[in-house]
Amino acid sequence: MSRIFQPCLLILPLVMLVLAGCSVNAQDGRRSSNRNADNRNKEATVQPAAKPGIERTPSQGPIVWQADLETGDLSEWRLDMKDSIGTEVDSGKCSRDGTGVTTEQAHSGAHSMKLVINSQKTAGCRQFRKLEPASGQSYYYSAWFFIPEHVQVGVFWNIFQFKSNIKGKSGLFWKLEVRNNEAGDMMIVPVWKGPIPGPHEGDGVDNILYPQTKTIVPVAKWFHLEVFLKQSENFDGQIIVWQDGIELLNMQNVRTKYPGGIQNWSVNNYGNQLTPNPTTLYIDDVAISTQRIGP
Ligand SMILES: [Ca+2]
Repeated sequence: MSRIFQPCLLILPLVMLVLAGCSVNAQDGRRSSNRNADNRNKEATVQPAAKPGIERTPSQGPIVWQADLETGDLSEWRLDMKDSIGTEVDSGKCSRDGTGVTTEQAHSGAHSMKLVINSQKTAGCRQFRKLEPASGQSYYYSAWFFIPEHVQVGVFWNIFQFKSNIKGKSGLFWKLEVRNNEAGDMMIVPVWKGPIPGPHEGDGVDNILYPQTKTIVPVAKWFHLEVFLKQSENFDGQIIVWQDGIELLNMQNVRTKYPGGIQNWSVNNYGNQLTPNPTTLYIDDVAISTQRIGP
């Protein structure tokens, strides 16, 4: 009997050592890739991500994560994540039918994500992708949106946001709102919503809108939003916003997160007092990349 068990006793510690080594290396690799990310990214270009992309084609550029919803569910949002906590963050009267994915509209393939809110009171369907922004690296964040009918915004309508977490606290720093101009057209308005002073050094705590007149949001037609974010807990970050390839905002020397905090990102149907009510928003072909994708 002892001859049978002796090899097992020798092999078992080796297996445990190998397993432990793999785990530590994987974690350290991710952490080490995060250090000095801002220093490496002096302009709106970035180094390739430490982790290879899920799928890459030359026309799409170096995509590090994407969701085309063609799985028929929201599983792409959880790729490489240890758990799904914080991926769907819904509040108030947010409705997601079944899997959260529909064939009613699609930018690619047959599926898109469908988010519906009843905004008589503040309501939000928020879809977070946290893994890549948590690395601290600079990325381009993009998605296609489809608003099936004209919407009049009563209080606010947030469809794209960068938040920051620290010690159990979550704060909204930058967001893209839909608002109406004087003619009633829907427009994308970048907003600094920092819960701490900013966005520039010397600024106080304020809610600052950056309205633009370059382009409107189309009705019942897919449109593309892309944002470059160089993260900064101080005042050396950068944010660039494009709609359908048109630059709406380009600000340098800005803050994007809490000092010592983690950045995260979501696309949303999150608003208050929208007409018609309920309000439907479709989202498809969402991506995080190290180069600008464009529409
Ligand atoms: Ca699709």
